[in-house]
Amino acid sequence: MTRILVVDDDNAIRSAMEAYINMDGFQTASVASAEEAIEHLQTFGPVDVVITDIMMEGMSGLELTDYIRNNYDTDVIIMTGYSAEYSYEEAIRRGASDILFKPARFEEILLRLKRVLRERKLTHEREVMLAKLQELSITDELTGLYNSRHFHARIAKEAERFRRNHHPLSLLLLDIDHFKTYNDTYGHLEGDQVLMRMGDIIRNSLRSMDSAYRYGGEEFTILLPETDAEEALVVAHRIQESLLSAQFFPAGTSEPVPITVSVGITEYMEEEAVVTFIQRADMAMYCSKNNGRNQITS
Ligand code: GH3
Ligand code: MG
Ligand code: MG
Ligand code: MG
Repeated sequence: MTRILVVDDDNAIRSAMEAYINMDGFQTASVASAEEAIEHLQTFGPVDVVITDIMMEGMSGLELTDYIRNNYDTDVIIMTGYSAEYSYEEAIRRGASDILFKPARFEEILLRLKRVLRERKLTHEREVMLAKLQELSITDELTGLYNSRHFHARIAKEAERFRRNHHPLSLLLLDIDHFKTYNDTYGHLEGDQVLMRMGDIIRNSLRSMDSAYRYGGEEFTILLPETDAEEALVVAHRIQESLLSAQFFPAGTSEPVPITVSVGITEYMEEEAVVTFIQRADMAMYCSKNNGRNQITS
């Protein structure tokens, strides 16, 4: 239902407009002043379009436009009896979507209103689409974690933040052990199932500030702001324990197949390049591999 609010101190205009616009799919209300309009919005919630007169006792239609544009996602159409050009410019500059010069024919009012509503719908669709694209561009499809592109963006930001506040920043790098063997034995699709569940396990082990990424094929990274290596170790242990209790039953097996990870943990160091930071986590992870896998090295 499209909600419209008409604001005019002229009773006749107001009720005629309300009656005319109150058609199928439109829910129209009207008030006699800007103050009442604000009260109406606060009481009954936002509307899609406010059609307001400019010249009114008390708060003007332009001031009302400011208020609405600052507080609501509502389009404003201004009505004015003054056809001086500055009115138009002033109204648009203040964020009005259109302007009507009185006396306006109802057919024109309706056409302009419908055009504003059409643009409004397109704008919303565009916003939703952009948000979806934005989300897609940073998400790993298989695991639902962030992807490596977003990892590189975020780690650069976190390193920058470190330079300002010197709060500890930890990085965890996990690599699934002998994953090639798993794939070769049970098939790539079963391998994908493991990666998906790995995503769940990691997600469930994070605290609100942490962010997790699928860094490569079977490698994951976790960024832990405000966290030193010792606290990061707790997160790594939590993941290790969840993996231990998670049971992986690839098709055709009666016994669960254990999945383990090798983990490297490191803390960001003053002045270092981000690549150095990542390389150190990688080296720590390889230590875990060399020490027999299913290990955590920090
Ligand atoms: P290591 O313990 O040394 O890490 O052994 P590994 O077998 O895990 O290591 P390696 O790097 O030799 O192999 C990684 C394997 O991960 C190879 C590849 O088939 C698998 N892999 C990478 N991406 C995917 C994916 O998206 N899906 C599946 N199913 N497997 C993947
Ligand atoms: Mg008036
Ligand atoms: Mg690997
Ligand atoms: Mg591996």
